[in-house]
Amino acid sequence: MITNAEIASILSELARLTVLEDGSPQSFRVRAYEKAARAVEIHDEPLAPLTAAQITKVPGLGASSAKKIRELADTGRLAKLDSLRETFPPAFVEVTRIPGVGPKTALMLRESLGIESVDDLKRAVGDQALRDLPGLGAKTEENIARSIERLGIGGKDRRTPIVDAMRIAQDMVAALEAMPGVDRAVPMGSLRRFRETIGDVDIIAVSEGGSGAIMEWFTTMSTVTDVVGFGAKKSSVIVGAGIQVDLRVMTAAQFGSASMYFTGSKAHNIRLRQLAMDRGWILNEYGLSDSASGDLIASETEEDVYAALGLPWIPPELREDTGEVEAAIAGSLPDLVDVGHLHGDLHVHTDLSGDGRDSIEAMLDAVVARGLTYVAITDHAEDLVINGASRDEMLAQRAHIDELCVRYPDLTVLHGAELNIGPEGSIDYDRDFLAGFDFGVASVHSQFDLPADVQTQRVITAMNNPAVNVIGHLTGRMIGRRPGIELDVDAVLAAAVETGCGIEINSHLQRLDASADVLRRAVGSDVVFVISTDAHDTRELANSMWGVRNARRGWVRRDRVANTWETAEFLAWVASKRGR
Ligand code: DGT
Ligand code: CA
Ligand code: CA
Ligand code: ZN
Repeated sequence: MITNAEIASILSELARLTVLEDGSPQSFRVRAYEKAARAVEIHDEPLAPLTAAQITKVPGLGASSAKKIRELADTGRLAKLDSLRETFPPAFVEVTRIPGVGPKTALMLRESLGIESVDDLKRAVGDQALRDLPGLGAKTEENIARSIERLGIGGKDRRTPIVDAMRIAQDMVAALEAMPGVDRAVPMGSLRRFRETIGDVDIIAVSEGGSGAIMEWFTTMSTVTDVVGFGAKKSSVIVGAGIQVDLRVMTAAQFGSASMYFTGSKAHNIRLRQLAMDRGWILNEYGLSDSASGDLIASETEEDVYAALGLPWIPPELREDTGEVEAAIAGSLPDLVDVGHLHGDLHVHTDLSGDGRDSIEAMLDAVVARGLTYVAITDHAEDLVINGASRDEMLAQRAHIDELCVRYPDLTVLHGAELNIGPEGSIDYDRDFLAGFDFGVASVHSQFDLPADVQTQRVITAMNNPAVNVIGHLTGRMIGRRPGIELDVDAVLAAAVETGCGIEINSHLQRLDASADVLRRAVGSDVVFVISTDAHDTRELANSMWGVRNARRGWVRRDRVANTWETAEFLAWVASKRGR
């Protein structure tokens, strides 16, 4: 039976490909498919057993969605999607990910120059074939060339942004775990290590009852466009967006050594294998064993295998052979942060922001439900076109929060704003008005293409402003889609220490900004970080788990994260910056 997650993912793919068919991400059909996907995703009861008439009663689903869902449930396929997949294969869809190349431009390039992939486009740019096309010109051609370069997309080693890979893996894990005979399913490889781009998705399913039925189901899911390998131990498929998924089925007795092996990284595995060899042992996916006798030493849990090698368990986010093995041997692995350590969220939007979707009451209820004890409400400030709030709206919100506070006795609510950093580092409003806020996040939302020295100065100027407690999403990048501003990272980190300004670890999977690389550069310094969700609705408050994992990947120590501090200590930190 097709799961809701699978249906939602099919409808999302339908929306993405319809953008190309309609030449616009805003067409009526695109919006309808997106809305339907979301409605299916949040619906708790399985839709597959329902009749079309029953499906139309589900909030957000109409007759046309119901028909598609029935077709999917009955046949396992969607004819409309199959034909779109044929017209717009993944290599072509990837062209539209390049900033400056929207669906219309991509279709025009296909029509006029036969461009079917990023590689084709690269070649055309090299031949200066774009500059004479209507509406493009030499400047656009240069920008496209630069984007391809900086995003590192195209070619054989094409990688998928983690946000897309994570969604596919989560849907698949949920569906696998719903299968009879599957005890659990866990993502492995670069996804478990939380790399920001993913080559292919690796999943292990644990089962004692053999793999036949599992592999059969896996290779015939409706999201599958190609089966590239079928076997009892391992099968590989290509799903909609052109991503490969490898599934391995194991027994529980082998799970520890198998998950270590398939989590990698390869470099980390090689180091561990060497440690095993030094002791006269062999380490592989089946276990740690004695090379002479063949006796099994450990295999059931990762902890067992690491312990047998004389090591503490090493968190997957660190397994890149960039010092974690040495640190484990020396007993100096960093004390990393967990979601349970977080006491507050410091970047939260309400429907006062043009792009916010839930009321302040709904957001505060959800914050309390997550067990947090402080929160900063940070709607967009006035300089942000369309989405920003005026002074009067901000004052009204502040009065509203003062009224609401009695309803939330165990929650400290800070009235903040997400300020916009102008090209010279100035921010919204004026000094007096800014002093009325309890908290300020300042972010770059415009002018992404200024030279690195200008951007660096821009951010440092904002850090020096007493109204700014934290710099939001440091570079403004969207992984795989927009490169973000160029910065002298070491200068910015030094200024953060100097000014007492915090740096946000933005939890949106498409952002993860500051990046793990930047975070790692701050190890050993006194930079203070905050892990914030930048939630635009209540569901996005759960994204803090991604911010946490990015912090772990960046070796950020728990005590460096201000929102792991108790309320009093946290408030003192906020006040000292605003008093400067
Ligand atoms: P990716 O897919 O490029 O984002 O990166 P990974 O790390 O997921 O790489 P993948 O999918 O090729 O392999 C998954 C894991 O399997 C990898 O992290 C470590 C393990 N592995 C694969 N091939 C080898 C190998 O030749 N030697 C060792 N020691 N481990 C391997
Ligand atoms: Ca992989
Ligand atoms: Ca793989
Ligand atoms: Zn925001």
